[in-house]
Amino acid sequence: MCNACSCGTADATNSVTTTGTRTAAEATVFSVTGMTCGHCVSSVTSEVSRIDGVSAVDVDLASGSVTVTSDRPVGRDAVQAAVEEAGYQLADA
Ligand SMILES: [Cu+2]
Repeated sequence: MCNACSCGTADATNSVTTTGTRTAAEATVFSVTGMTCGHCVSSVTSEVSRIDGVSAVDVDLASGSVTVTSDRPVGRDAVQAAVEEAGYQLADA
């Protein structure tokens, strides 16, 4: 019997919680160049909205910032492809 050390003893602090916040939406802000009017905004909005998992897209024309709200992480590549599909460019982060 080994009573002098912790071998075989479950470490209670080592448990990992995997349940929980899956439904939390995350918002990521991207910067898009080339938008000049409301039509540009709606083009970008509709293309980016098509990305899987995206629940909301909010474009600020004045600053060129595009806030993408999604229920899972959305890759920059996917957003870039959508923005380019609409005819604009993602600014370098
Ligand atoms: Cu426009």
